[in-house]
Amino acid sequence: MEANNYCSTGSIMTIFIAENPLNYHAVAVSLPPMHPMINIAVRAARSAGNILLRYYEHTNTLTVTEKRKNEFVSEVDKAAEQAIIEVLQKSYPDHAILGEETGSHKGNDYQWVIDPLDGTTNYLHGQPQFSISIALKYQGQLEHGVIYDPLREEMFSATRGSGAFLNDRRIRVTQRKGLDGALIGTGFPYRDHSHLDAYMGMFRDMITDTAGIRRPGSAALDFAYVAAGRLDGFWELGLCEWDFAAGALLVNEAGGTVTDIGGGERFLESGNVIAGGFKTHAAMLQQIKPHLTESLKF
Ligand code: 2AM
Ligand code: CA
Repeated sequence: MEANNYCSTGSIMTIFIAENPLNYHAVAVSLPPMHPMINIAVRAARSAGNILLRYYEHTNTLTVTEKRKNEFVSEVDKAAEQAIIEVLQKSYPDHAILGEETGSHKGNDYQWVIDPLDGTTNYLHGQPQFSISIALKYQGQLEHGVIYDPLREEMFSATRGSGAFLNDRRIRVTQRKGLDGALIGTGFPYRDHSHLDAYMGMFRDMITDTAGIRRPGSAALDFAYVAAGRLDGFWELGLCEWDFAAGALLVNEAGGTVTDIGGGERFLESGNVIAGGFKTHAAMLQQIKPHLTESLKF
């Protein structure tokens, strides 16, 4: 499968190479002390959240530009990313950063992966479904992740090996046994329509065999909702690393499974992803399999 070429940052094109970013055996511990790096990520997410809330009632006054077809950015996205970077760099000046809006900042083996406003389209239309996503990788492996919904004051967080949390409460994926009765999240292709026919086939089969499909519009929050058991599963094609790096860790730490659309491990690279509880994920994989084209197979 080709690597996802659509994820350009605000500045430069970036290709992601990540071999199995979730390769570990999770040991669940309830309410471990917060790792200092998570505390900093939480602080950064709150700082960005304040900016998003400040402008949320006045989005009609924002200058919106189209980065590429159907991909919008405003000065709020940029200000929020700047606020996050300022907080992170104050504590960790040597860490590398990959931000949706400012691109790649070189550094040591730690890399922060930032989406300052996931769900920009919702935000600009005044729809209350958007979030901030911040992940930290060490040598390519996901270590920490936070996803913050500032409107609901919901802070989702996870540290590798320490479980997933919503505010200070432990969260878990659902134990559903398959697609029967399942509520599944997805994202529609909005920019690259080359896989539209394959996607529509998946969508049709998913509608037929589940209790319902949701398309809320912030992939980061969709992953957080899978982790919290609000969705049984999720799939989307063509995501960018910053949309779901934190979300993938959250789902894993909540006891779930995240793979590429073909079942492989290089989902951060392809951007084509399935996430869910173990059995729901397995059922989704089977449901999607007949619709995989050569270019979707890894
Ligand atoms: P963004 O707001 O950070 O760009 C959902 O399909 C994902 O795709 C979201 O996480 C969203 O992230 C991204 N996206 C970008 N442009 C979109 C659009 N026009 N419609 C829907 N999602 C979009
Ligand atoms: Ca995003």
